[in-house]
Amino acid sequence: MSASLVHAIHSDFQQRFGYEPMLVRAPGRVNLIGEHTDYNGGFVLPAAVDKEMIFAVGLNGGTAIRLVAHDLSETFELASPAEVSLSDTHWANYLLGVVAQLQQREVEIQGFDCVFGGTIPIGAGMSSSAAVECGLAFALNHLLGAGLDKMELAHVAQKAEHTYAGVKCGIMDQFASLFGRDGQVVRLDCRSLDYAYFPFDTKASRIVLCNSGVKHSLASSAYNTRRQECERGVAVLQQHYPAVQSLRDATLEQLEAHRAELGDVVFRRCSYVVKENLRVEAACRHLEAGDLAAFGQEMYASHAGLRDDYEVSCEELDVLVEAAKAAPGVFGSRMMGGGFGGCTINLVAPQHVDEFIASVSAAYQQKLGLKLETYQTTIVGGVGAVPVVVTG
Ligand code: GAF
Repeated sequence: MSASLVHAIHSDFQQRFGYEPMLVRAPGRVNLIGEHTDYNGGFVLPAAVDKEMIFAVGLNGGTAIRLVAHDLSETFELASPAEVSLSDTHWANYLLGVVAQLQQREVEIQGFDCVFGGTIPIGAGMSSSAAVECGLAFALNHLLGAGLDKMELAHVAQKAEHTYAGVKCGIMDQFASLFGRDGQVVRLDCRSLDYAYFPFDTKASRIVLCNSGVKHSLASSAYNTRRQECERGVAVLQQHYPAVQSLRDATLEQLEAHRAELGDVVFRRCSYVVKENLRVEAACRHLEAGDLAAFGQEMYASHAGLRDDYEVSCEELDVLVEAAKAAPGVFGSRMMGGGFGGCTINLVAPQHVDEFIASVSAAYQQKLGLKLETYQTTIVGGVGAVPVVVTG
């Protein structure tokens, strides 16, 4: 955790509002494998990482809601919780969406102040939005004594994203931010919400993210379209196999048998999802066996599926994955998150990390003329309160 960031957010709050806030840290996430499976009732393997949002939040004793985006030096104010609705201020909507969701759950919102800022790169596919939602949900739950458990908070945050950010996301990002555990990845069954932690051995490999720097403006609409295509696939299969409630239940044989009826696009989207679920299960077995080479092969296959069948990759991400394949000490590489830009996630042998970064950066510059930003991430615990920093 960045002590200087905590200090900056804390002082900003005190200077503006003159009283002592609660401090909360909400991490971003990586996902080792299992992309676009969460909203299909499937499996994911994320972890919370050391890129984070820090919040200072306090009840102000009145009715006003005062929000401050520390990094942008922007403020947003409402006279009372009754005025909460979708706003024209993009960043405020992530917070207002959380308030609206708490209200829907009959939590009585009192006036509060919130200053937040962080180190999660925006649009890099590391879920800065989920961190923003989860951080405020956690703080308000605590300050208002609402008594929601972590899974309920994940649903509050997910619904905020649906209703106020317009992205019909699954539960992975909010779950990872809230349930992350130091040094461990977590396999989540997005249907039953059962989960299991797996130790991530940093002596054997490191997680390096390569940020393509591409932020696709159509990402949220394309994301929602993918979700609809999967739902269409389920609707077709259900006519033949009533037990299929989501793509989690479907098999490749069933898809093949109704290929013409599904149509080429829906067939490819659904095949990708069914295969990706199988890959997550295989990847977890490889992780338990300590077989990183086999794990990495699942990652490459995941990327190929996202590129060719799910069609959510882009040239920059493909170049980064190919460059990773050619670099020394790499177990696996693939695009991460919703797609159309953002980062690739790479598993790299610790002794080769520097060489890997140099090699992929050079290839990115040479092939596309672009400068690469990379992050060596550490797996950390999920959302939680942080002690107030005492300064001299
Ligand atoms: C985004 C969404 F928010 C997640 O729910 C998930 O679907 C992911 O894209 C793709 O796996 O991060």
